[in-house]
Amino acid sequence: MRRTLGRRAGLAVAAVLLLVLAGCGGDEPADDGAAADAPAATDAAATDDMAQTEAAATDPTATDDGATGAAGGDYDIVLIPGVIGDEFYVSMECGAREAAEAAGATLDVQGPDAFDPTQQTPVLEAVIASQPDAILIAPTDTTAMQAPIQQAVDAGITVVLVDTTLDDPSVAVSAIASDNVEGGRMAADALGELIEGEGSVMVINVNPGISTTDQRQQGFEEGVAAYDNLNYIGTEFSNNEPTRAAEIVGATLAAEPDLIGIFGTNLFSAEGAATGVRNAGPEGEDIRIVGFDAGPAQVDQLQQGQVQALIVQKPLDIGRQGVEQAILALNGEETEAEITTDFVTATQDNLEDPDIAEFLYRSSC
Ligand code: T6T
Repeated sequence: MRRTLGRRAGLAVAAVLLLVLAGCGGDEPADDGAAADAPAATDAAATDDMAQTEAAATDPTATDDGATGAAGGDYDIVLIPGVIGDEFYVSMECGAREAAEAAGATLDVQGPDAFDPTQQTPVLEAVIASQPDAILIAPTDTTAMQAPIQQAVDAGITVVLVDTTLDDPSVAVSAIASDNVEGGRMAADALGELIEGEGSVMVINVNPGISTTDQRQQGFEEGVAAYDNLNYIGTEFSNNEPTRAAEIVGATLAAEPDLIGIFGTNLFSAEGAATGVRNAGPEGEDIRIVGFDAGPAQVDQLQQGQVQALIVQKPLDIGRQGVEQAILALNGEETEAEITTDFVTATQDNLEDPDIAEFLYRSSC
């Protein structure tokens, strides 16, 4: 309340100052634009819509509905992550919040409790009903989320895809993601080096139909194919559950005692893989793990030597750029259809380097 009164008083003072300055304008003509604007600012200061008032008083490009040129006006933007509580998406939210705040837009976050299109769809429908200006969404399935996202577009809402994408991403004004095929190749190289290019390796993935993790698997498969003495024994799916990933490791080790390397394609699969290897005791002690992502528990595992390398994405950048693209579109400006972000590889040795540490994921903003 105090803040509102302060703003209102500040605007009234600013308006009076503008009038006084216009009055003592020296060489300036008496009908100068500043003088003409001042009464409008004063009038607007008397209305209840303080956000709009502030925009009109401080931004010469402000329009009647409060939209503010290159800035974010009072746009309402909603971020719908693939799942709530995943530190990759929390970090993305932090980047999105920074960009929204810088532009004067509001950002709300609503997401499903599991990485599952049947749970994400009703969340999206409720968000559409609330009629935000823009939605940033990480679709949990390339096909199943196509029609629900089309509904948002049909309702006049600007859509930006962040992280994951769709079979037809052209419904969105922009799609921002890591180069996931390249990330999978980087994982293959890191693992190949750790095991000196020899032995049996496997992938623990999330579920088929997720663009990001499908592409990481593809990149990994392409990468291991370059090693003559690597035996790729295939991919199993964790359903994004660390306990399932741990069980997969136990069962695979029982059937394939030569297993020497594992690639976990996302935060939960990689974290669970490390737990599975730890649970295997001496039988698992030669196994090397390369994971995707860098949640706090994964960083702990790296520090403790349970995981040897992490391919770290830049979710803050994805969130930040997602909001920027949404605002460009809302302001009628050109957007970039596709934006690709890169990675860093974290190991026990470089974890403390500022160039690596700055990209480790956050559990709150
Ligand atoms: O790896 C990220 C994200 O890129 C992927 O699409 C789903 O899993 C994560 O959110 C990590 O859990």
